[in-house]
Amino acid sequence: MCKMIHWTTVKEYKDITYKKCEGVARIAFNRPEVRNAFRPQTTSDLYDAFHDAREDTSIGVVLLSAEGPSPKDGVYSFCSGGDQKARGKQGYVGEDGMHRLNILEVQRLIRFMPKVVIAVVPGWAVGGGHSLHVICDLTLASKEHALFKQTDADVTSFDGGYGSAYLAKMVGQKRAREIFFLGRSYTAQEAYEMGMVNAVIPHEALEDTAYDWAQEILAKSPTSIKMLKFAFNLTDDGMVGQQVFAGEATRLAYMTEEAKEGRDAFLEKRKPNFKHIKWIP
Ligand code: S0N
Repeated sequence: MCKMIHWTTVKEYKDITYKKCEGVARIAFNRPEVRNAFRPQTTSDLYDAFHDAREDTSIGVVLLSAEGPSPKDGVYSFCSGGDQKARGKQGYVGEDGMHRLNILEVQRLIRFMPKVVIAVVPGWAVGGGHSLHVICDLTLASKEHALFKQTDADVTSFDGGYGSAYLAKMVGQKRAREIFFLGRSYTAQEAYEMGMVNAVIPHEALEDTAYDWAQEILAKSPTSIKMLKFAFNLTDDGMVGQQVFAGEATRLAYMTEEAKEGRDAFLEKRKPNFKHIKWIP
């Protein structure tokens, strides 16, 4: 168990914190006074940080966590979804006056990044915040404080994509429909029993445990982890899933002798000679 984690702040943001340590990136919501609701500023901060983690070849695992508790009442939260105060007629309104639903772009970045993303849930995971934990590869939840709830049908701001359909793959159709149609709160233990949480962790040990899980993953072969993530995604992601998986297969093919021959033949303006390449069964 690693107990001394020396996080280095990567960049200062308005609505999130972003740190790195030994192959692990930690991106955390930082609006605990509104249960870490996201506004366009938050989603743009998240997108920027996730993009950086995606591009950084020293990073293999990203923890999506949250700062807290709330300075107002001491309540912990992961994320309470779209900020209802920033909600306009066509989406969430940022400082530029534009209506956006750019949390979906963050969802896609998490889904398609060739690294493992772990949701670290210290408290409320609600609405679009619930959807974010669903889309992460793994979820670890605070035994004492994590609560899972879908309010989408209360506020007419619903995730008909991964947040619901992919959730149903995880917990089953009946359970997923119950979660969305009744909008009840579920503890970490109940969420674990349903199959949408990987482990229930004592609150004080949550962050350290997430870091330890990350280090365990980092000891594995990066190509295997990447290909497995895309293989797990493939059947649910249709042609895009095939495109992402196939792109990585092409990259592996580039590393073969025949790829070198194909490229060189073109550049040397001659016919490629693959005669010496074996048709491996
Ligand atoms: C989280 C809840 C259950 C916590 O209840 P609790 O502990 O009683 O706290 P409150 O007193 O209610 O809240 C404390 C303070 O925090 C503010 N606040 C909480 N949540 C939000 C929020 N989402 N937006 C703005 N403010 C929030 C409270 O107002 C309060 O502030 P003060 O002290 O000043 O009064 C409870 O708070 C709750 O139910 N919150 C609302 C949850 C919700 O309905 N979220 C939106 C659900 N929908 C989405 O998120 C969809 C978003 C989306 O972008 C999307 C759209 C299309 C497709 C996909 C998606 C996607 O999901 O990504």
